[in-house]
Amino acid sequence: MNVDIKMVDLGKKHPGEQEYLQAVREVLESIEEVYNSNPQFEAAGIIDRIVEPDRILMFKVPWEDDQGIVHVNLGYRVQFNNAIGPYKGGLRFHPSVNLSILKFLGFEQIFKNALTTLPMGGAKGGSDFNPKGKSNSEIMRFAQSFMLELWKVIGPSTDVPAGDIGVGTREIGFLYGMYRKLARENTGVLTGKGINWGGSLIRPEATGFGCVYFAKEMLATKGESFEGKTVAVSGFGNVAWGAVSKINELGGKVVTLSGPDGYVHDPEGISGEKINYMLELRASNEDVIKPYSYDFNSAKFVPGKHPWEVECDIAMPCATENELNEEDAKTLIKNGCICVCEGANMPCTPEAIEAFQENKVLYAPGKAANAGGVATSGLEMSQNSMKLNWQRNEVDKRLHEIMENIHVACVEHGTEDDGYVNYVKGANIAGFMKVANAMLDQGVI
Ligand code: NDP
Ligand code: 2IT
Repeated sequence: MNVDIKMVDLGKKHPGEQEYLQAVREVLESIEEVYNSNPQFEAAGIIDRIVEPDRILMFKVPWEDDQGIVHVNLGYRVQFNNAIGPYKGGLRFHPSVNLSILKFLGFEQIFKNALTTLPMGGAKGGSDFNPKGKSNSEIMRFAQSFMLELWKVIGPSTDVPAGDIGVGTREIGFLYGMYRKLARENTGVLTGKGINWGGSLIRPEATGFGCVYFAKEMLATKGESFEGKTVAVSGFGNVAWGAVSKINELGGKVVTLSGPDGYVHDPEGISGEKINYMLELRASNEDVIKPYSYDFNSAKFVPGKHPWEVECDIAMPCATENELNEEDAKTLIKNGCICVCEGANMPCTPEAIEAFQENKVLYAPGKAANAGGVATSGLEMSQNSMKLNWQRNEVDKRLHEIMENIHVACVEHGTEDDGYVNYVKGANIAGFMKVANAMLDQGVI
């Protein structure tokens, strides 16, 4: 395999799908050497088969707003690869959603899910529906209409969706209610469910917690910890919330949060009631972080910018893709940042990643660092199958172990001659080998 030639071919087949092509190139570049030294992969056409989704379902989602006006959004489910388990991955409701974004997310999900060591294939779905400013009833009607199509292709052993941007417990509730009615079964086909109807303890916190557990392992390789460290976090959603809570618990000080309108810098630290305030702000359905600076005098709001210009020891991008570019990376490095751990999916651009790696900054890609969310979804599936619930500390312990094991896998496959751990290479090789070997065993299908 020659990565450049493959990428030219793929670019011709899928013109304009920038995020998808970005995610594929990163994986192919990391695995090129291993792939070419195992000719059985090429003989079985593994690359050509793994870069294309098994299938894509695309549908219209008509719904009526509170004024009786009819709207039509686009709905999608990209079922990418189920070689090691049922399709698994979140649903994103955000106006920016398109096929390229869902294909990049679904592709990354294959390797992320493989890293968790649980039996889950890769998928992603969602809609360009914008939940911001919508009433509860509008969100319910939209979710029900969305499920009216989606339910045909999902099932507890087929495809198990969950949340992502714009989809939390409330949306999962509306989706699950409709699925249950249509399928006439209560088998826990979605994860991220409410605790009284099949959900798992720790799932809401899991992505953020897992990301901090991963960063803790990375820091430990340098004899460092979160204690006394200043941390810049972006986003103020589910992932950011879990991360901020755990960073505080481990003695770190979080000084930023961000939204699409800009970022807040709170040098006194985001802890205690300020963490609960994040949840209120999210629940208010507004699109802004600015109100934080009205309610807490210690904070300053900086409009239209990302938080990476703030001095920090550790950066955790937890908002969205390509939110940290080369210039941001150089600023972070100049300011002495020693660790960048991705809570979001693909938040750093390829140029930013190169800058971190050249400067030997500890850098972990989302597919390793944020795998705690889907891993705990996997634990929710296990509990649903067994028809019992684990205690909070049981789930947290398993999550912690899974994150430690992912770190071990990255170190094993990503350590370079000078001892620097290339976590991108480590995560991609470990995830790829597992799925590629399963595909080899199962023949050309
Ligand atoms: P939420 O909807 O809870 O929060 C998303 C956050 O990012 C919000 O603060 C949102 O603000 C902000 N945001 C969205 N778009 C932009 C933008 N263009 N610029 C700046 N901020 C933006 O989603 P999650 O916390 O669940 O997801 C965050 C990231 O983590 C995503 O990349 C997601 O794919 C990833 N992830 C999520 C997992 C999960 O289990 N939920 C698991 C693994 C990864 P606003 O909504 O106001 O736009
Ligand atoms: O990107 C992700 O890993 C998620 N949004 C979580 C997916 C899941 O199935 O829990």
